[in-house]
Amino acid sequence: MNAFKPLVFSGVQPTGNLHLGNYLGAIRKFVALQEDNDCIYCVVDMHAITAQLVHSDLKAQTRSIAAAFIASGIDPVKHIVFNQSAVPQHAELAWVFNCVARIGWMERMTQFKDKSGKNAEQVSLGLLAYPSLMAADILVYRATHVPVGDDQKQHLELARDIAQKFNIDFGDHIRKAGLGLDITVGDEPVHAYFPMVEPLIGGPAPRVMSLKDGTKKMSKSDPSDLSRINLMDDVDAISKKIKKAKTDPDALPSEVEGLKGRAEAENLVGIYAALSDKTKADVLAEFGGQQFSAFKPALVDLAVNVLAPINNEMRRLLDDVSHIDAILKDGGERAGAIAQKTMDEVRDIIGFLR
Ligand code: AQP
Repeated sequence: MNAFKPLVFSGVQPTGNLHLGNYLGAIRKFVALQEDNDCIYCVVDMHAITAQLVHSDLKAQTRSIAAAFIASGIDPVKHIVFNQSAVPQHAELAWVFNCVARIGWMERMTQFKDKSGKNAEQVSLGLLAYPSLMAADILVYRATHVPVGDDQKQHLELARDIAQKFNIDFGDHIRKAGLGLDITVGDEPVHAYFPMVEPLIGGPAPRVMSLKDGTKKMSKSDPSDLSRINLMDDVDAISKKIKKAKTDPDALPSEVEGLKGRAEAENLVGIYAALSDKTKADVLAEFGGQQFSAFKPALVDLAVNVLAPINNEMRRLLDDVSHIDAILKDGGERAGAIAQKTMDEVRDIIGFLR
């Protein structure tokens, strides 16, 4: 049970070109959710310096993500769009969460293991603490629902663990301050200041895979540009990348079970399904028995139809950066007001003088 007022929060890092995985796994869900919910969408620029400290143009990347949000259909007037570093309360709450979370929790994160590789002693402390800042991003608004791609599931479980530990450790203080709500977590009644966030993961492409290797996630930081379709790719680039995408020699199966063990085929069918708002079964009912030489051109047409309007609108928006900056500034002020109220209450709960 979650008695907190529903509020959607999510973020995207300005670490490179946005790709189809970011769009299908996250941004498209952001757009759908704004119909029935209050939403806060953030360009998480402080996360961008965890893996790589110096960026040649972080400001341009930040504006580009904001432009992608708006070009995809997010309404920055009804909802809130801003960049994380404009609201310092994220960092303030992250410090508290660094003291709530345990180092072992962070070291177990698969994204940390993947990104640090054999070099765990040498990566930044920020990379290890990334999930703590992510928990603060969400919980500084006491948001209840977080649309993300499948790769972020483990970080959201950690955000729940942090919220749970804070609620239990400070239970008496939360009550004494006259704050919090009675909720049940599992079967346990808890007096909670922070909600148990619910991840919103799903659809036919919760994890879009690389076009060059169906076992690897499509990623901004993959050195091969052919591995991903970028939101800013033109028609020629989209067509070339899909035509060069790795496949196998067999025809498409007629049933979803036939995709088992065929990672690249499954990925392309999932992308087609997500882009056309169909299920994989629908797509195979249409293309089962056909070769990739017939399927790929249909996928090119579909991808171009969906992405070209976003691409055009992003270019138009990026021609006037002062407009994007004004949207981010306004969003930052509105987000900051909510975050400050939470931090005032957190200070009271912990016992910091203010
Ligand atoms: N391949 C993907 N399939 C589905 N969803 C994805 N997301 C990322 N890749 C895929 C979702 O996009 C949102 C924003 O991601 P992010 O940029 O904040 O961080 P990330 O998950 O680390 O994305 P990348 O592209 O892999 O970036 P780099 O290479 O910089 O690490 C999230 O909701 C994410 O789940």
